[in-house]
Amino acid sequence: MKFSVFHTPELTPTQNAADCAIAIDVLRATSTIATALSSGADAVHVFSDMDKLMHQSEALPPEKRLRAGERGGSKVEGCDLGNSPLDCTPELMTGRHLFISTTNGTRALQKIQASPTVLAAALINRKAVVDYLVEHQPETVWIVGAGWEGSFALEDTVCAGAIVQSVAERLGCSLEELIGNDEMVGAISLYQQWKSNLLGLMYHASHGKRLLRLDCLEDLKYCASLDTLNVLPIQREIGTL
Ligand code: 3SL
Repeated sequence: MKFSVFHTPELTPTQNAADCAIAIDVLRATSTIATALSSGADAVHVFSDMDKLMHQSEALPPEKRLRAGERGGSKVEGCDLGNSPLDCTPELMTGRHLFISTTNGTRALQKIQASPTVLAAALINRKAVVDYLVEHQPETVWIVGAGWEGSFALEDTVCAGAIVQSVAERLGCSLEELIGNDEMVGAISLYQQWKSNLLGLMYHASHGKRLLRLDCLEDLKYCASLDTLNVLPIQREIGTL
């Protein structure tokens, strides 16, 4: 396996998709998607366009669907939910389809949707993603950070490092064997530096600060915890996990 990290969807190559592509938006889209599926959602449908989301979700009756929309960290008017994973309770999610559109995370997923295998990873479901990688050992793996409007995000990068560090430990191989680009080296170093204080890293991250201004400390704490959910969001058809 060779892992390459791309910090934003914009920096991700459009040609030669990897055997496996992983989208990461720790704050908060992939944390929310993992939580929704772990709480019993039947499926998560991902959209970058809010109008399309509204239109396509009409196909299901209101008791079978939930609409989640986030722009600039806040809930989009007319949606049932914003993008807080803490809202994805079993009471709300069980047996329903979640239709979601967020500023950056859903764009990252859409950027890689042509790969044969598409996963959504966050710190909370890191182990489930690593289990999949260790079992299937795809030759090339791209890890795509959602970033924020085209810029690097610390929390997505640290999660990429956490995944690859764990793969190396599980396979008993050197990190060198797994590294596909310089960004991957940076991601591993970042994880090694912050692994015992992931919440502390969130306080340094610009999007962590933005969410704190929006009063989302509990979300930050939840998203900073490692290996708490055993769920693997995997694309079943384009745009649906
Ligand atoms: O950018 C995104 O996709 C979101 O995850 C941002 S937020 O955490 O909901 O503000």
